[in-house]
Amino acid sequence: MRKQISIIGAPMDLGQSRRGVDMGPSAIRYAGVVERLESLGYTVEDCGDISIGKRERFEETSKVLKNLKAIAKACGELCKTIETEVKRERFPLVLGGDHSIAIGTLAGVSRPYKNLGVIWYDAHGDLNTAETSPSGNIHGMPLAVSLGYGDPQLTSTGGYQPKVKPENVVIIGARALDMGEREFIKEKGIRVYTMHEIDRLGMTRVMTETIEYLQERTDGVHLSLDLDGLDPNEAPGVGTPVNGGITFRESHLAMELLAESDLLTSAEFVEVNPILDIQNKTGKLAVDLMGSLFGEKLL
Ligand code: EXY
Ligand code: MN
Ligand code: MN
Ligand code: MN
Repeated sequence: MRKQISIIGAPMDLGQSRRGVDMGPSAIRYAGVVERLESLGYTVEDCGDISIGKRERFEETSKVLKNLKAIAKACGELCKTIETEVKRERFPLVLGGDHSIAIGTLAGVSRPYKNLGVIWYDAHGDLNTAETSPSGNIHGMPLAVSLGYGDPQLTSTGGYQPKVKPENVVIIGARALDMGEREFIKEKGIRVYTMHEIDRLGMTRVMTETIEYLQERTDGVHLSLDLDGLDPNEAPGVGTPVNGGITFRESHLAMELLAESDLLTSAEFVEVNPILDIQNKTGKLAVDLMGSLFGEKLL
């Protein structure tokens, strides 16, 4: 892993309807992300937040896709900011914000790679389009958009598409998939470890298989970690909690195995909502997981 990390905040809340997730980057900073990574020997630069603007200021441009124009604009800005950091040969670590920011993150990190791998750690598939979405919320769509499916205002972010190929994606932790998403997964042959596989195989095997699979076929790997992938008992500060999730111990182990593999080239932690949280438990959890991801050891 690169020893220089650039932290970029994306205080996005337009991809869903609950208030408060725009404070996610602050909550993660308050939980000590910079100090934690510095203590592990990294040089950390906090680039601050990209600008999102207020939801009231934007007119609806699409009936189906809520806040489409504003999200497309913010993701374009996030993409540019990340590209600058990638050119400086720094490891981009993006703090969300709702998961719609992944449209900008993937646009920003993917260009130099022929086969970028993506680990999508999430209770959800985020594979909806306007046609399949039950909500119109764009945070349920970023993986589909990055695969090239969705509104052109979103898929064209960064001026190229797709950002990732279906065979280079691994979804981990899924337990709330819409009908359209299930069909999409089957049709595209996307590799998914649902909670069933995690229970049955154990996290060690799930991660070992994921790492081997991506090592064989990709030239860089992005981790998109949605805190709602974890169980809401341990990560209560999320807008779309789903019971029966991944535990803290399993997630900690997953991060350690990723650290050992030295596979990652970028990462993002999203959906931390301090208003729904209990004393920043979820923000602190995100920083604990980052500690493991960046190589923290007990001995
Ligand atoms: N599948 C549902 C929808 O599209 O509305 C819920 C999506 C929640 C997405 C969260 C962020 O991962
Ligand atoms: Mn998500
Ligand atoms: Mn989710
Ligand atoms: Mn451990």
